[in-house]
Amino acid sequence: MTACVPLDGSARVVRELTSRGYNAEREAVTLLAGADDPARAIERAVAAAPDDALRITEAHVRRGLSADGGPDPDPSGSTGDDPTGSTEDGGGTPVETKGSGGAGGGSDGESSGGSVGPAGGGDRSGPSTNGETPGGGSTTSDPSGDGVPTGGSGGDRAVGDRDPSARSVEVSGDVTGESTGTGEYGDFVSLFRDRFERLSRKLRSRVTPRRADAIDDLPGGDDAAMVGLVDEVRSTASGHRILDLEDTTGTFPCLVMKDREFFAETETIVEDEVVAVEGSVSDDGGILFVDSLYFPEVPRNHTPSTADRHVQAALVSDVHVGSQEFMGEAWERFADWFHTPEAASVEYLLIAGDMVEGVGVYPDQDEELDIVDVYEQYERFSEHLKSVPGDVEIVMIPGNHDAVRLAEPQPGFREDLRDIMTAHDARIYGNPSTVTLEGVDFLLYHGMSLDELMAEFPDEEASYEHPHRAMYHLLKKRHLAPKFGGKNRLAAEKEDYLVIDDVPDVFHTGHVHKLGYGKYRNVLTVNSGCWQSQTDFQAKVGIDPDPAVAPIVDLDTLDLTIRRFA
Ligand code: D5M
Ligand code: FE
Ligand code: ZN
Repeated sequence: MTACVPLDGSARVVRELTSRGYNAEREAVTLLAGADDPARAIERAVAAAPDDALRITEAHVRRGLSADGGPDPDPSGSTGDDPTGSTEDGGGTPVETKGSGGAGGGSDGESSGGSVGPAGGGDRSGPSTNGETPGGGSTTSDPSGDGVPTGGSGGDRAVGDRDPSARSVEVSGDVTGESTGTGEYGDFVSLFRDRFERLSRKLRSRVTPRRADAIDDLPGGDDAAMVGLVDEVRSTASGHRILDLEDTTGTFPCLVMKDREFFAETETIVEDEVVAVEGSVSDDGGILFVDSLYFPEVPRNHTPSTADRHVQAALVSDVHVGSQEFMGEAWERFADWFHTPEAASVEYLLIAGDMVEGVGVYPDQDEELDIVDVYEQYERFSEHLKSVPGDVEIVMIPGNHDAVRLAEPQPGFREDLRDIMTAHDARIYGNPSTVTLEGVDFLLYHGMSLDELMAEFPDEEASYEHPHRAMYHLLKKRHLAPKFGGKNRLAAEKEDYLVIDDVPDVFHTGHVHKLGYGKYRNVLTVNSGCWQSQTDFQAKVGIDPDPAVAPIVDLDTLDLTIRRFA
């Protein structure tokens, strides 16, 4: 799919402005590309912008054009190679290009065709059986096989119709500026108490639990229910499984017999998640035989919210600027695509972490660095952001390669890094954060906990080939990084920012560099690939990344289109 996106006049205008350090509003670009003499129009617009402007606006262009006919602006700013050459872009043809009509019609040719009805599942119990029905339409480029409606709504808007006034962006659950953790033992106690409180509340509507100490006092044979944090999961010699459940009064062992139909669900239980059980206490009172097992879960009848207008968001992650494997040209094709009619409705760009490659993140990483200074990496990243039209709303959170603390929740970038990235005035939040775009809740999480689920769970439940299935488990557990210790580093905050309090409409992660999507009980779940080709480490461990793809979500329908820029 090389060079599939036409580099039209708009793209050349953007290039020229970018090379001069400007970002530009889409309206401005449209006007400039459609000018009789785009090169001259650019000179005028730049001259009309204030000296400290970072962005060329429509007003600058209009002012510049209306000033035309006057003396030439200072030509010294010109690069001399006139990338806006009017012979190539049709000169004064007004740019009033309609959308391509979507799937198949698009020059990328890779979006799956046609809308295909609601995704399967939605009413079954667990991630393994949920949402896996292949879509009824074209699934030729559906790597997940999970039947997410692939919309391909190419948009019915004209270039220049991005409408900032119709937008709304709100954030919640962001630790940035709220971090109180000191790393002391007491903080971990409050962290886990908060996790238990909030998750057990979700389970208490389903069972009427007793406290561990009360169950301990029961005579044998009584029925009982308990809500607890999983202290340990162990297998018995005869192949049954024991969950030691802990609440604020103590710990009680709960046994799931291997012939139970829900036994398989115990294979994906991890330490420190919160579950509920119902059953009967053994005759000697020492153990609870489990008859039913409950997870905090997404309600079966969850109905996602949608936006009131046709508008789209591009979901990406793992840009890894500074790595020798960063695919800069593919990123620029992606950025250029925003200027095409196909992308006229794409008003939001969400980036779920790993903006840069960072320094010293993994052993021997320096051998694959293209830029060795982390600040320079952010400077280069900022340059690449500038290629995205200025009127696209960008939201980003950090990942494990970024220059913020590694322990989750990760706060948004510090001032010094924000200062480097001002060109596009992106919104910078913590990892995780819930970002509400026109009423649609996007849960953004980089995805560090996914590696562990993939390592520990059976392949059909979580694997690099199906990263979204691991995400289903996080939704089911209503926690983004349930297991404490191991590979997950959690910061000792007074509250647990990784609890999924409210069910999101869209759950977006990255980190594992694989594209995957599906619906879990109507929650659109997307892991968004990367912009870095395979690294030596990934080759060694057999991770075959999905670089240069951008899943595009329709906010009015939650349909998904996959665009490829490799
Ligand atoms: O990691 C991208 C993916 O590759 C993610 O699944 C972790 C894994 N990865 C990459 N490099 C390493 C090393 N050196 N050790 C362990 N796991 C690794 P990302 O962190 O986004 O680069
Ligand atoms: Fe990454
Ligand atoms: Zn990562």
